[in-house]
Amino acid sequence: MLIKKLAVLGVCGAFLGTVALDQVKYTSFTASGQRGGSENGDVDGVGKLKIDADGTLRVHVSVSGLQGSTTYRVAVTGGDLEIDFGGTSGGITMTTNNSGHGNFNESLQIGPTSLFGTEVITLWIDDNGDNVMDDSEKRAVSAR
Ligand SMILES: [Ca+2]
Repeated sequence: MLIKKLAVLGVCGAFLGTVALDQVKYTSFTASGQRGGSENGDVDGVGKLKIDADGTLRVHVSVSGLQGSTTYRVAVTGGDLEIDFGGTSGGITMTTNNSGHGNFNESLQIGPTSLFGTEVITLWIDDNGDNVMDDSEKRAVSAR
């Protein structure tokens, strides 16, 4: 009987691991990358990802403790997503104010997809200009 219960729990656990979410909230941001610690070691903020029924991804970020008057690219990766808003049409980016606070509110039609809670929002700067986000170019990443 015990084995049977464990088997049932295992199935439930596997199912929960793949449940699609309609939104994911982030309660903090932490410094990341080669320069994140020295440039914005006290970074913090909140974020939210939301997927609408029509396949529109909505991204909200409010972060402080970044470099002032600096333009960051916003990437959402993990789960089924691999999106860099700075690399999309029009190059959508986030520029901080003089105090190092930045807000990012954008939506992107990406078609049917799901959120799983494993997605990460990354703020980065394309230091070498190759349009590719290297780990060293990250400045801050979201945490739940
Ligand atoms: Ca690069």
